[in-house]
Amino acid sequence: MTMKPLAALCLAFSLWLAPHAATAATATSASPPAKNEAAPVTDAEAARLAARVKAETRHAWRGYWRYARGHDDLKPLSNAGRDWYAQSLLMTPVDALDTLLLMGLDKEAAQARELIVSRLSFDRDLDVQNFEITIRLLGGLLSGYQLSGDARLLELAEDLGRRLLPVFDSPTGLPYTHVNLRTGKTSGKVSNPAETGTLLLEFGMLGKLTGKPEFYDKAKRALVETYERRARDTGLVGAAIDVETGQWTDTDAHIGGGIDSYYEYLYKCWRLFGDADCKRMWEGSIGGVNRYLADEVRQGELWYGHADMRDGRRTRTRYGALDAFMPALLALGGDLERARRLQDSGLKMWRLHGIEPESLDYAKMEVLSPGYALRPEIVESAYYLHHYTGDARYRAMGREFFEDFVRHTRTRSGFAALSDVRSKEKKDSMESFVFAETFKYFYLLFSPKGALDFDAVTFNTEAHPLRPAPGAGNK
Ligand code: DMJ
Repeated sequence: MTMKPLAALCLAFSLWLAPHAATAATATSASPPAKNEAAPVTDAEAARLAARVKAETRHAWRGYWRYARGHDDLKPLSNAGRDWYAQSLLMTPVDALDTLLLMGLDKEAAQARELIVSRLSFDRDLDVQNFEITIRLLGGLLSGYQLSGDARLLELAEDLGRRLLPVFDSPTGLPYTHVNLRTGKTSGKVSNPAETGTLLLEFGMLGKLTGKPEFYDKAKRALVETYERRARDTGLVGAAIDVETGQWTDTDAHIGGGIDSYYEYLYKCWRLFGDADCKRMWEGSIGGVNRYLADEVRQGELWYGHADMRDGRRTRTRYGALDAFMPALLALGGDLERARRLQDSGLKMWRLHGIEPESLDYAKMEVLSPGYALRPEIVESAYYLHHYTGDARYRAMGREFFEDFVRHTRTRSGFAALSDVRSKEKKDSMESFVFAETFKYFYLLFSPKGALDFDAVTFNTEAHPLRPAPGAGNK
């Protein structure tokens, strides 16, 4: 393995944690307070909220450790472990590690790291979903490595990356959805842009850190091949694509699950790697998204709905918890006006039942999918907007999200998804992204800027912060 000298990595931690003048928020014209806007969060209250987030993260970790140690997830109602496949791949410890490190939960971080390095093996006869394994495990191992300097995490990441590589061996270069970790046998030829286009941050970073460009090049080709199949008239991509023929099998265009992070990575691979092709693809896409998917209802409420990718014809007025990442991406891309307006709509979605549903019809304000999977996206957007605008209302929003989150989902051992936001009935599920994302974004929203240097990192779609590999150079 070609590795950069450890010293050159600087163990990243001290660099990331240094307060950074360049990140000082730029105040822009604040939007008018909503009628029932809560009192602003003072710095002292923000510090107390950050401490509470840390305490709740510790609570969830202790539940996992006591009842589900060694399994992928905790079942927070029955207090038992759950695995995605026949054997555990330690989803929760890997997803949680960087959050525990960032929060200074040293004992818990040491527990997670020890479990990973002593127990995690990818030499398993398991057909795994490339996308989920990449964003959670590959992303988590890489950020864990960059934060801790523990070379064993990079070794695990390289072993995993190598076992995932066969997914790209399709006639088009678009990845199959599944691969057997031991045999390399691939399956799943109908995929979607999120699964074909949300790989470059992780594989690219692995390529930079190991000095093996094959990782970067294959994931980049998958992203480019997805982009090249956008509709010429609208620039939009659809909901399902056959990776062997390259033909769309579903032309429904939107920014929700199955497409969402494709757009995110077009921008972020430019941000992280300085890859000019990514910038070009982002610029060739965001205009169509704003033109055909953005929608206005009532008095100028901004939402993003569904349209047919071929002609941009509106098909559905549907928005949900996953779509709520979009204000963060708009803010990152410099469009604070749309970002603010869309986040205000997200707040309306949240307030409809005191916690957001998986999806709703925003024209009728009716719930379409009533569950709440403890998703982070709306918190992520509050964090980005607070970072870029310095507007205190985003911390007030975050406080409201956090209080509701704890009130409705906390259990004796952790936090439980809701099967219905109207009744608040709980479900025996606590996905690992609660650690990787939901708690991390709450914590960063309430923490002083020095907690993490936003400008020095790019979050993968699972909120694993990645920073440019020293000396790797840009494409
Ligand atoms: C996460 O696994 C990632 O954020 C992904 O991009 C979408 N969904 C979940 C969290 O909601």
